[in-house]
Amino acid sequence: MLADGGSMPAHSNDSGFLKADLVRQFMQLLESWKTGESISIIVAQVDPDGIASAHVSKAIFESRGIACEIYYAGSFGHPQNQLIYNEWELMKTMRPISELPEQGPLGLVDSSRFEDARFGSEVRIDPARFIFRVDHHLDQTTKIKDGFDLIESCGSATTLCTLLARALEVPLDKQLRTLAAVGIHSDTEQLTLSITRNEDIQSFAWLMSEGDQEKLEASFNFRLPPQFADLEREVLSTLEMVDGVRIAHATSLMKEEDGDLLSIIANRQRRNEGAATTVIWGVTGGWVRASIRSYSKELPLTKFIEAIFGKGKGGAKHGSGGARYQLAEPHVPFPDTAELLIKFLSAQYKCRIQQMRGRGGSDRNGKNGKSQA
Ligand SMILES: [Mn+2]
Repeated sequence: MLADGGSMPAHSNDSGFLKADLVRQFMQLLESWKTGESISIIVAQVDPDGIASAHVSKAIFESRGIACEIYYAGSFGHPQNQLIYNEWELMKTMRPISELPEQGPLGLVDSSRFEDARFGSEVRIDPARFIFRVDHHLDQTTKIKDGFDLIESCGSATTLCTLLARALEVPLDKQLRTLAAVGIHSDTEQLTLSITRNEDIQSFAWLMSEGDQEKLEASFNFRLPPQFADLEREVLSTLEMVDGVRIAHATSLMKEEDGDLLSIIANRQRRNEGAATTVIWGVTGGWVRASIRSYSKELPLTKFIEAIFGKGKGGAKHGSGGARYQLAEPHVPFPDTAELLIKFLSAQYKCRIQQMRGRGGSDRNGKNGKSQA
């Protein structure tokens, strides 16, 4: 917390998330900034915490006269993200990652991975360009040598960005404070998840002391689009149990922006007794999308997701995860071949679950050949 009226803002907070050393290091980074050079901040996955942490970071850089643009991977298909996009006019501040400049320093928020399948195969990013990272996922990853790297386990990346903004006494206006509060509330499920730390609660309270309460409420009262009910019915018609895992998928090719609706279906399935883990997936254009939920305490969820969808293709935290990867170009389906591809993938993922659970007898080199597809 800030010392009242103190001239040295680099005061560490209670739990030491943001050590004075780290703040000093960040100030040095800002002071040594090349005049005229801008920073591009990447959001690997569009969600309220990613959006909010990027915007708080942008405010921090801009407060020091450094131009900052935000680039996002994925899309604004989830109705809550759409609402935030319209309410905060994000068309003015966020651009698709395909427009990322080929040079210049980069920042990454709400993700730790410099190489991330979610960026898409057309986007090649040299990891050495990253000089700023703030995340609350404890993925095994290489550290940034020259730059600012803040990774702490807590409820949201926005909390860490808010602590940084406060330490540097960066003013956050009412709109931005409310956006940040939405980010924290969303990632912590209204500050209820067990990963919620005192810093999340304190930051939320500080933000909303000058936030827009009505807008906060509206941000969580989003409506589901008309196509949702049909999609949910279609997906649930395929629901089956594979070695204790509930798995279901969209049987037809989905629109890119509807891919985010899978997470809502997964959320609605997560409480079911009888299978601790649920996998909901679909194909949107050239991408496979999946949402995974689990209340199992034993299952290493990121490993499980990678075992089904491939290494580096997805991840999870605290029982909630996703996968997103691009199909190789020759496999991108036509309307006429989508059904076959989806059937193949369905059989494939089931085999991979069985294999992971140690029950798949088949060998992909055909040695045993007793495929269970
Ligand atoms: Mn997050």
